[in-house]
Amino acid sequence: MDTIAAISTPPGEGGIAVIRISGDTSLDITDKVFRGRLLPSKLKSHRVIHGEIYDGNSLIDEVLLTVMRSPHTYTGEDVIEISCHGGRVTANRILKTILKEGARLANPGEFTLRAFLNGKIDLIQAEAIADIVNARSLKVQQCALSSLKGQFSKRINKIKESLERIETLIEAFINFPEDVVVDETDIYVSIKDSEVQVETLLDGARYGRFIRNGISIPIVGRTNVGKSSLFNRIVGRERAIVTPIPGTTRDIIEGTVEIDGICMTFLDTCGIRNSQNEIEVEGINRARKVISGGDIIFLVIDQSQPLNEEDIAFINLLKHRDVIAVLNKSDIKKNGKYEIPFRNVSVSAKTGENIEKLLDLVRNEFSSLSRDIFILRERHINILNRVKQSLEDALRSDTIELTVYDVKSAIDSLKEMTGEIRRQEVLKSIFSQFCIGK
Ligand SMILES: Nc1nc2c(ncn2[C@@H]2O[C@H](COP(=O)(O)OP(=O)(O)OP(=O)(O)O)[C@@H](O)[C@H]2O)c(=O)[nH]1
Ligand SMILES: [Mg+2]
Repeated sequence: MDTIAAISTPPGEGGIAVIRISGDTSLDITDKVFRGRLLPSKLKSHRVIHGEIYDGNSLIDEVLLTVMRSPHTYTGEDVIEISCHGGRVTANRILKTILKEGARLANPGEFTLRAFLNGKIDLIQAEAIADIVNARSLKVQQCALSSLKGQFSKRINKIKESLERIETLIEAFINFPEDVVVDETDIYVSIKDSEVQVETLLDGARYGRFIRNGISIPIVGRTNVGKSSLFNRIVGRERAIVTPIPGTTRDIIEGTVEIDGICMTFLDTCGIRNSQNEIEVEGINRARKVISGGDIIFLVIDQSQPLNEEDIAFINLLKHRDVIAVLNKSDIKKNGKYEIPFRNVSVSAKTGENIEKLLDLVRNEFSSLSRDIFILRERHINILNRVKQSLEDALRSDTIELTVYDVKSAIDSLKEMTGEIRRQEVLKSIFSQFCIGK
């Protein structure tokens, strides 16, 4: 393959920048532009050398150059990394010189694409690399790292291998019915077992989605119950305006906090009520939208007052949602009985009483996130659903020939997942999402 090069560090000022080169002629190219005690091509693998990069006779920068020889490199090819001074000018000049000497500018994700094509990683691991780069919370980084280390691929391959055993067995039986004894119950049990494993992975997907995208928690309730006060208390900054005047909040304010490694975005909404005011009506419409996109909803109720019609309207609206009722203003006298069909906790946004307890309820919901939760992409979920369907069909087939046909299509889907079966359009869509230099 031709030699590619790119700046792997983000644009802007920084201590150092790294230019990465990969391909058959990486060493020849760097020999031409590097001056130091030794030529890069004379260096052993995984060694670093200090020297200078020149464009013809003009000095560009003083650098450290790392030589990594095929096959034990990221891409599987000869890879050179040049660490130069940070900032865009130096790195760009070095890159230009390298391109002039015969390298080609790498496409987004092309280094990782080569790692995949050269068998260094499978497709799931390549996706995990993108997830690590894009991780916005500790949990995402950890989950993606576990996929990169092959944990998710191992699970997929285990299911695939067990199905391949069934396939071989059935085919042997079809071809040599006199010589091969097949216990149909055994086959049924094995297929069923694979189906359960696929379902377990799909169940975990819900949590994986939370980990990856974070959790959205709209704070809703009628006007003046203390939504903005609660929001400020949790997000820890006086961001939302609090006043005793009902209808203070007109627009949605977002604040993100990382709790136990998961990004939680709280949204302060305006109280929904029948309003004639145009701005408020728009705010109310937005609040409804936010509610529909919420994962957990905080319904704030002012416990110093009896439930009124508006509170009840909220309770009815949220009946089928994952709601925590926040009985606010616990610092003043309770005034009424609350029969609320949701888990609830009594807090004071004013004094901070029980706010931790409220957050514990949210934490508990995610403490069941076991360590082997994987971040499933849409692609994975679609494929797993296809596998599940094929296995269900296999279990329902009337003839052994049909069973083996369905088992085979489940195997093919699993191979597509890891990239053992390659589809150009899939590769294109995965790698185009990478940044240049990765
Ligand atoms: N005593 C007491 N007062 C509170 C508490 N939380 C909020 N308040 C008061 O209740 C009033 C309304 O508070 P906000 O936080 O603006 O209420 P809101 O639900 O955001 O109101 P809108 O934006 O108008 O819908 C203010 O005067 C707050 O000081 C609390 O825990 N205890
Ligand atoms: Mg408010």
